Amino acid sequence: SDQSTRPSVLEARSMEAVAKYIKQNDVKRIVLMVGAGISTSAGIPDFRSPDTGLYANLAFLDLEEPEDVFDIEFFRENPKPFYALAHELYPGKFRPTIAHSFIKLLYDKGMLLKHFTQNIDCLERQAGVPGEMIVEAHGSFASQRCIECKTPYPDEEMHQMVEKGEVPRCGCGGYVKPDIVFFGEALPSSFFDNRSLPAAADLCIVMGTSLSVQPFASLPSLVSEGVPRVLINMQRVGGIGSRPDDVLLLGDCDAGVRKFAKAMGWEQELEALWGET
Ligand code: CNA
Repeated sequence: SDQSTRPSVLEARSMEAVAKYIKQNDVKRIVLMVGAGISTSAGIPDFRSPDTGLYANLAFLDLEEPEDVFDIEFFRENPKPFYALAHELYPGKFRPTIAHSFIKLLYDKGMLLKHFTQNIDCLERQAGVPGEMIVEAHGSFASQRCIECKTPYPDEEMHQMVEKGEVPRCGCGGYVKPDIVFFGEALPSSFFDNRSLPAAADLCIVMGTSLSVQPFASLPSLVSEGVPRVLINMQRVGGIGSRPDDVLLLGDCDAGVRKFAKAMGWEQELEALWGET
């Protein structure tokens, strides 16, 4: 299999070899690409995990297609299912996972070039990663506006409406939507502005994503050949493993980052950092 291809820059396809590579090459331009799987242990369901994922549990929203809840045309007709879900997922109810603290640790060590996230839960920020280090490729709940006239809507009122499970409306009558990217909408300019960074990375870490939503899913392919890519995920995704310097840590994200930290000698530091959040 391709797993037997001889690595070019690593001694072996192992976390220990990655740790050695990091130390010997003074790695400090790490690019991360993450998704909902880094937040599931915080209690936020992902989309696509069988049984536990949102798509398997959307019956209560009474939808024909689970994707409709994030579809802009559907929202314009009926925003209620989205707000029922927003009521469940609204930021402020969840604590960052140790995988989020791992990202903060990389930042503290001056090793983080950029963190690309598909998540809308703001848990990276909550773990202490500065906003300018994060590309929220699918937006977030941090701001909101009218879908018709685009007028911003106040945070405090938004908070109250979501708590009550009501749909906020603009003065013009249009529905208000958080600035999260729905199917059928463009990604924020920050995604395109930072798209050249994966090619400048000296290490890539992909965590907790099925890599099934484009254009985000193509980011790992932009990493240069000869730069190791580490996948920390329940299963193999996005063809990672096909390059000679790809390393797979299959299993849950929290165990994966602990394994990473252990190989670097950062175990206690990571646990302490997480303990403080
Ligand atoms: P997804 O398609 O649901 O995939 C999640 C991936 O993570 C799958 O491959 C799972 O096997 C894997 N996974 C789940 N739990 C773990 C775990 N504990 N350890 C390791 N791997 C795990 O989600 P994606 O993020 O790939 O899909 C992109 C969508 C999902 C984005 O548009 C997000 O906005 C959206 N989403 C975000 C959140 C959030 O912000 N927390 C929650 C649900 C969905």
